[in-house]
Amino acid sequence: MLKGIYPGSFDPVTLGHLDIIRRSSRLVDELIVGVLDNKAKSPLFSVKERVRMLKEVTKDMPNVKIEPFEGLLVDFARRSKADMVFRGLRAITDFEYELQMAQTNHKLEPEVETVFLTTSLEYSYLSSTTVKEVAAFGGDISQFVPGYVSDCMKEKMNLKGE
Ligand code: COD
Repeated sequence: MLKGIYPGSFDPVTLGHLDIIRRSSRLVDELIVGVLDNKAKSPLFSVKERVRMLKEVTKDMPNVKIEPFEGLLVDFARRSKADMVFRGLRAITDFEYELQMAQTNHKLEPEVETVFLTTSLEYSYLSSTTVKEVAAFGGDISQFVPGYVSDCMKEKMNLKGE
């Protein structure tokens, strides 16, 4: 049985992430989407909220599981008995960081391979950071994130504004 992990911050999950989830889930028997719980950072959404959004938007994908993780990705991969880690590449700007991360992870755990999927053209510009910026200034994010996430963003922005 082939198992993959797609790790990330997903703060929040975008249509670009969802495209990588769908495509990588077709390459393995089980895909675990690993949501980083980084206590040192203060994301817009808590890890619980990010997991809930991911569960909602992947509910039509039976071989996809959503799990939070802390600490090193390679330890999570080892615990999950994963064969590979999927990452998405949007542009050359992603490459340097992704290469460094893949090589560090390979040194730490040679059994786990990193597999890169290139972004679909229509999502190549999309990032969680720009989605948050557009939402913060009241812009329409419905073309960037699934409807459920758009609603969660609106709720979050209203709460922040209070
Ligand atoms: N199209 C295609 N791919 C995309 C798009 C898009 N529009 N948007 C994002 N992606 C890809 C990203 O390139 C990335 O591969 C993935 O989706 C997740 O993106 P993010 O931004 O949500 O997540 P990151 O990059 O912040 O995740 C980083 C990790 C959490 C994986 C990393 O920090 C980590 O593993 N941390 C644990 C500690 C550790 O092990 N460190 C050592 C590694 S060197």
